Amino acid sequence: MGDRPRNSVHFRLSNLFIFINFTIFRVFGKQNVLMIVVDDLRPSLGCYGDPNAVTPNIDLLAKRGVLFTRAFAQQALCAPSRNSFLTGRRPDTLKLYDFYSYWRDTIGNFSTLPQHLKSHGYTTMSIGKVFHPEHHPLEKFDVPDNYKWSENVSYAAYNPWLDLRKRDDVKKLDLKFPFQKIPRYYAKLIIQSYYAAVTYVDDLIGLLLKQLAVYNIERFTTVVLISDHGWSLGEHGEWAKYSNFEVALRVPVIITIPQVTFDPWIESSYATKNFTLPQNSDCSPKMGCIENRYRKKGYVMSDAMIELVDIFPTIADLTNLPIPLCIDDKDYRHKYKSNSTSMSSNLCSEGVSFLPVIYAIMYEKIIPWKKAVFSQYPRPGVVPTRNPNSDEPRLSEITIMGYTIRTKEYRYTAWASFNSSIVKTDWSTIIAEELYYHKFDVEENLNLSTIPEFSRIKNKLRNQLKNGWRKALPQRYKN
Ligand SMILES: *[C@@H]1O[C@H](CO)[C@@H](O)[C@H](O)[C@H]1NC(C)=O
Ligand SMILES: *[C@@H]1O[C@H](CO)[C@@H](O)[C@H](O)[C@H]1NC(C)=O
Ligand SMILES: *[C@@H]1O[C@H](CO)[C@@H](O)[C@H](O)[C@H]1NC(C)=O
Ligand SMILES: *[C@@H]1O[C@H](CO)[C@@H](O)[C@H](O)[C@H]1NC(C)=O
Ligand SMILES: *[C@@H]1O[C@H](CO)[C@@H](O)[C@H](O)[C@H]1NC(C)=O
Ligand SMILES: [Ca+2]
Repeated sequence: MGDRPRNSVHFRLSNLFIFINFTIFRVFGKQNVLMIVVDDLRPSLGCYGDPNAVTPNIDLLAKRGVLFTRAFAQQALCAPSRNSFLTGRRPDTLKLYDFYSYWRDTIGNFSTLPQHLKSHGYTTMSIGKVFHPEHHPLEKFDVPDNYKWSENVSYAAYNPWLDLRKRDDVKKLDLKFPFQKIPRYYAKLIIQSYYAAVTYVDDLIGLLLKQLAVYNIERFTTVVLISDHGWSLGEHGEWAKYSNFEVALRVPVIITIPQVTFDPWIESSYATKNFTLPQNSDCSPKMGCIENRYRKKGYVMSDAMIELVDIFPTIADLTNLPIPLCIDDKDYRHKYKSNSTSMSSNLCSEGVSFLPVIYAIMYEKIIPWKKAVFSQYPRPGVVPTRNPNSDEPRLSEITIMGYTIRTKEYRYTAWASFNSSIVKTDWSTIIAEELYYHKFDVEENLNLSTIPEFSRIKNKLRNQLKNGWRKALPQRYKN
């Protein structure tokens, strides 16, 4: 597929360099874990209720597994996010917020997920610039309702999508920096291209999954599909990742486990399925439509709050090689009266296994889980700049760190002063705040941070954010 003539549109989205990074861990005996990491994929998927998506292969995978509707990246940038989930450490621990540093040299020689599982084969495939216009007529797309910057904004929240501006075609539009919207027609082309690339990746994933049937290993293979972060498609007038908004942080997480989430002896294999295109449903792509429902259209959905940092401990748990939670450095130093950090060599994680959520939901039970999840994004200054690149600042350029906490109902973000020479946040200097009430505002359009009625909840969330991820853990992980 994918070789149809492309005469109708000659816009190619090279920025959307989607690739699949798949790893088969053959752990012991007949147990395999196939991990599929799709670059830059937000949950624009049929199984997540997006009516514009054409993703029959991923949808079929989701039918055999559990789909997490509230899963978030630690930082909306490739390298920090990947390093975080592969080491099970958060960006503040790795002190890695950019593309340029390497944690093994500076912070600690941590074991990674593939190391831990002693992988036998690791293959990386890259694809991009691909179009499926036949499934995605331009008429079906429109720019999002909130294709604009909010009133009274702090510019710190925004990215000027510098990499998109580098393209020749976008350069020709001669947009004012940092804030001028891409013309609607072009914006629609970008959105169309994104969905087309997603469909292409879906095809590849279909081919990959069929191989499980060809090699007759479906019965022993757990499949984990994630993305490294989300993506803005015009929301808040933004493109790309580079922010603390929900659209940039929310990711798909789909896990299928033979004998647990599906019966491999009864359910037909990937090889024998014929796909039909999804019907338009009345479910809007906004997240609200799936909230609090764990079964919809044959999908088992969990709205437990999880983070990519949980992936390593979850796979470790699944393969009977569990890893413990990292010891709090403060406790460690107190206990051993030492300046050394506990983390530099320990095999441990700053996330937790969410396998209990999966087991529970297969018995139609919902267990209490994380109270909140945490992400962050750095900036060199309040106002977007080309130099330093405010989308991807180097560590030495960072002067502001935006921390964000997501609870079931709210997202609260604080942009605080940051000293890069000591890699430390100064919580006493908060430069800007944002508060969004997800119950009524899933698009994050209304910043409630100065509304008096919300000041109590805002203060509570600010404290929760400062107290950090340990305090938000499920009871069973607290000591
Ligand atoms: C990390 O540790 C491994 C062995 O555990 C070693 O081979 C490697 O050289 C170390 N890397 C660094 C940068 O210290
Ligand atoms: C923006 O600020 C102006 C005054 O600075 C105020 O009148 C207006 O209500 C504010 N709008 C929002 C959405 O907060
Ligand atoms: C949120 O609103 C407050 C108050 O109007 C303002 O100071 C802040 O800059 C706003 N933040 C964003 C990201 O718009
Ligand atoms: C799938 O489609 C092919 C070709 O149209 C057909 O021959 C086959 O019987 C179909 N298989 C199933 C399981 O419906
Ligand atoms: C950062 O911290 C160092 C060490 O405490 C201090 O000397 C320096 O002035 C700080 N820089 C800023 C910009 O506050
Ligand atoms: Ca990425």
